[in-house]
Amino acid sequence: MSREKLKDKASIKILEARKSEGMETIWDRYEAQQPQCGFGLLGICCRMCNMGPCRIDPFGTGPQKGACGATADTIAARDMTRQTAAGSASHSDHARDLGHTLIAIGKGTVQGYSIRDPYKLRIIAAEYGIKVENKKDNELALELGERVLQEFGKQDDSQLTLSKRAPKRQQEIWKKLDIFPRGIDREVVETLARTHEGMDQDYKNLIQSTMRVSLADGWGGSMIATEVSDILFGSPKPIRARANLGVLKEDEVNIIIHGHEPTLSDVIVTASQDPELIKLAKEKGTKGITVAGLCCTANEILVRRGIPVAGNFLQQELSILTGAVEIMVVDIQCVSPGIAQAASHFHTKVISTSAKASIPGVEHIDFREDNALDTAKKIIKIAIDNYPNRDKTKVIIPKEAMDLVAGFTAENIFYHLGGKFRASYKPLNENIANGRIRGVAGVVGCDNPRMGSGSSHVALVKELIKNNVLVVQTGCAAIECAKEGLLTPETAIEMAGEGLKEVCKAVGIPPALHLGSCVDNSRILIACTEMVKEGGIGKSLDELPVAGAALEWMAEKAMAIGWYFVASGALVVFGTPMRISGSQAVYDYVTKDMENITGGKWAFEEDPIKAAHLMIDHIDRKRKALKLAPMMYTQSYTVTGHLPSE
Ligand code: SF4
Ligand code: MSK
Repeated sequence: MSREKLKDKASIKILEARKSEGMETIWDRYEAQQPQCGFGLLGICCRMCNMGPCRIDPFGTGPQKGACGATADTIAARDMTRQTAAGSASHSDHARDLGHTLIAIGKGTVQGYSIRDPYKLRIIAAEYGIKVENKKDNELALELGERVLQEFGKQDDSQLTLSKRAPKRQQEIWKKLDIFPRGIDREVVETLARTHEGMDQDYKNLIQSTMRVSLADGWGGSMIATEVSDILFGSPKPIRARANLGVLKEDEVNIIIHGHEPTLSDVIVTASQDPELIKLAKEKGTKGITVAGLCCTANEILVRRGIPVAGNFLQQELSILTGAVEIMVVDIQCVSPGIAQAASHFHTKVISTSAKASIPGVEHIDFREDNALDTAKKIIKIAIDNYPNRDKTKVIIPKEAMDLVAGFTAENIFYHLGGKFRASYKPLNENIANGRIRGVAGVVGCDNPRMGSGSSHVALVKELIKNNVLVVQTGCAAIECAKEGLLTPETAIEMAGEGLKEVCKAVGIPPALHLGSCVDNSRILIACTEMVKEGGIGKSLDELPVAGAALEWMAEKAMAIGWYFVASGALVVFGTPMRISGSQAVYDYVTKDMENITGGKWAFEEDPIKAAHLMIDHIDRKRKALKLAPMMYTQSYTVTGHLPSE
């Protein structure tokens, strides 16, 4: 459990040093919570009304119903549904804000933003039915922004990205099951209404809502966030960078940007390159300014601008505990309250910027698009002015920082797999069909002290690639694998099985491809859809030899992601179950019966090697059903040891 499984050397170094100085971290607080409430873990505690809280006795000797009569099945399913709605709302509200930025660009009321991918602007605008000929970028931005925002309020129609992009068979299944989502806001509101006391009590009906609201996110909100981010900040291209706490510099002003929205981080990166500010930083005796990202903010600016990654979710406090960070600027999601306490030990200033995410004890600077660049410069100036307060005797910057390649997308995988002259998914599908590549696995999600503190992702990906499974990644899982060298073609290719190695060497890609942030899981949906369109390895998403995992899931957003993949026909493995184990009926329904409903299902497995083989077995069953060729190389390549960080 927790601390002992942490493998990242940089994190261990900081933790050990600061523990001896009495500084607390998330691992200490997690340990202090043990043993955690068994009713909560099993999902059989209900707080939905003021007759409760009620709990169901899991041993069958105590109460089997809440005061209102709710059973374990209702309580577990209702809570899971509500959590999934919260996760879907988080991604989708992020998308809404990006839509507003697009409109503001159209109206010319922004500072520091422009359309960086006018080509994609036209492609997406045309998809939304907007006439693009002879229109300027700002005109199209305004029209598309308004059109995108309409998706949120649709009452009966489905979202455009879903109805235009999802494979026909999936759409038929969703219609038959009555889970075809309408507008994002409608689905979130209706799901919350259904989970109110005295509303939906049938667990199957509740799970129907869970799937509907998650589909509204995956094929709607998250997909909109990805597309609009590409338009605004540029579509990613493969790019080299570095990851881990060693990207911080002893002799520079260190600024960390943390959260999820590229709107803030992108303009801070731009402002940090201002010659006046660099000059000012040098006048303070530094060599310049380093900006590094954390969590999905890191992924957003990594895949587009090659900005170094300081770390993932569990490294937010640790980055401050280096004593070398002048400011940490945060926006929304996955920002732990613990950072304020970590900062209190050092000169580090934490600055919140979103009205939706206020943190007690930290300075707030309201960040708005109309004065974004000025605000970003002001924030950087605060960091520069704070540098003289750094106590150099307290600084510990671990040397670990690993090279990586990131910036793959559903569109540019075409190019890399097919080469310049036959840019298509054909080479991928052919290599799956002929048995060089077994299939494709998504390894995504958070890092969690309950699990391996990130290490599960690394073990899982190593096992998958050595068994010739091509891996696609997003979120903090991608960052963890980057820190261990799995996103570097030069090192990771040697860890892949023979067939996958041949393909990766020929194409020049790592066997694990970094596709971006959490909302960019929508890129995986699109890539799978392209595989279906290309043909030969399944006529619908549920037939493809693919699987997904978020072993160290933590956020409710991960539940939304997992559910939209299950509803789209995929196997999804979480390391620890959602809070449903107290209801055998709900557990069996999502892990067994679901396969006959959507073609997808859930599995829960903490051991990353066993999880890898659950995924491999699932992929093999799909291969068998499709009558694909036997695997070309049956012997797995054996990976020895842990890849050393530099
Ligand atoms: Fe208890 Fe029912 Fe109220 Fe839940 S909704 S707290 S089970 S009375
Ligand atoms: S940041 S949701 S801890 S992946 Fe997207 Fe990481 Fe999970 Fe947050």
